[in-house]
Amino acid sequence: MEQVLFRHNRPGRCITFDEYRDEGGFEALKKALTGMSPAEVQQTVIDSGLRGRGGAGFPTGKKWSFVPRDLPGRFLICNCDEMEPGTYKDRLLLEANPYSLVEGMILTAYSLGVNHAFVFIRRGYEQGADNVRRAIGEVTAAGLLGENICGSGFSLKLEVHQSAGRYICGEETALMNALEGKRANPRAKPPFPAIKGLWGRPTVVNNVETLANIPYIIAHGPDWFKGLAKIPEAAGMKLFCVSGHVKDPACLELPLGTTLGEIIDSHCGGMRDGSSFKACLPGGASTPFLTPDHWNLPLDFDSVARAGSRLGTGGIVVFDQSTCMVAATLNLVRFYARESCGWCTPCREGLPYVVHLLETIESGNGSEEHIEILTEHLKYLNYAFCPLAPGAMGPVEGLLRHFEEEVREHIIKKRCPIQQHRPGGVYGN
Ligand code: L3W
Repeated sequence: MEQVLFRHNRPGRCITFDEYRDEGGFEALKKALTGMSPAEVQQTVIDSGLRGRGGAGFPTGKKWSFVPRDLPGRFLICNCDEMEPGTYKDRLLLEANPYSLVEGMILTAYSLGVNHAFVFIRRGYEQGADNVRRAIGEVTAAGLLGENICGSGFSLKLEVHQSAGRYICGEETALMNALEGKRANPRAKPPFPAIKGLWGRPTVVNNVETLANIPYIIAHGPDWFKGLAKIPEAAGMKLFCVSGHVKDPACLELPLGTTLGEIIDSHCGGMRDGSSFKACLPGGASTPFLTPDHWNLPLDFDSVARAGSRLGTGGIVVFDQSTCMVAATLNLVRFYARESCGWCTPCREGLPYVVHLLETIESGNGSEEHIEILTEHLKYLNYAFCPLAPGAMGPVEGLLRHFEEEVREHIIKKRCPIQQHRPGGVYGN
């Protein structure tokens, strides 16, 4: 199968600058800076149908088009604060090849007229940060980054910033506050960062995987990119990180529109021995569960949305029949309650209360009223200031939609009905 972002991968090590260049690296950069206008680069990305790979799936070229060209001092930020549970694609990408990201950022900055860009990297991604720093040095030494790149008159300064390390730093406005040295609270939107972002200037924030795709789109064209997907309404490949109860958990580069069943059976060796598929999170911990009814669902942004969930980051966490879905949901909401920045009341007070409700039900001490209050909180947590709390309620929404009977069984039997479930061991082992 054709690989795009993983095409340069070497077993157990990072590709070198020379290897990347010899395999066609930086050809797109030279092509654009010597023969395409910034507007042509943007139009190519719009035509490609590329959508953001960091969780929201917003059309990338459209986001770029919101940036006012008459305001100077624009910024570009790569969001590599990858902390969504079940998501580890950006880490693997940077550990294998930092050059596609660097080339993609130069192309994006050229298109946006940005002269200063940042890679915001999660604390703990030391290898990835080292790789990007080394790549920046090598690409600069080769005259492809810095002043007057390829004689085009375009200049770019690219810097790495390592996050202090909180989940909320991945929210784009909290990220910008962190980069400015402030407490990482989200800001109100609108104004969107494209209009008023870092230090009040127009700013584009894109995910690592999104930016790393840009060189290939410029090199091969929008029709090639669209044709990579399995279904006509999607475009491109996607990095799916599969974890949980499959035989061979892995991060795979597959066409958008590959079905859930195909990913598990053909690419992950199927379910582990003695296991049957019960549910999965399709795109990180903030996305509602999919169930066996979705086995043949093509995984692309629109199909997953039509099925009542979100493709999110493509971090697929698989659960088998030994999983108590109440306990699994509790585990996820505990994470978000801990990571709440505390700025707004619905999130700060609401998430610990949702944890309390789930703990009560899971321990066999719940009543019908607890289910009612839990359902009401799906509505209340939408009043939060940023997407963290509504995202945290994604699995709760899936729990109540698909597993209400299992929730109710906890109440009727006054204990967890899943025999294999061990207290404290959400994943059954
Ligand atoms: C200008 C408009 N710009 C939208 C821009 C906006 C942003 C992008 C998407 O959250 C989700 C979150 C996680 N003018 C615009 C506009 N934009 N309208 O488009 O915006 P939005 O608000 O839909 O999403 P977001 O705030 O970027 C991302 C979910 O993804 N997620 C993954 C999270 C992963 C991490 C991580 O690993 N660090 O955080 C998974 O599902 O819950 O809902 O750029 O400015 N009119």
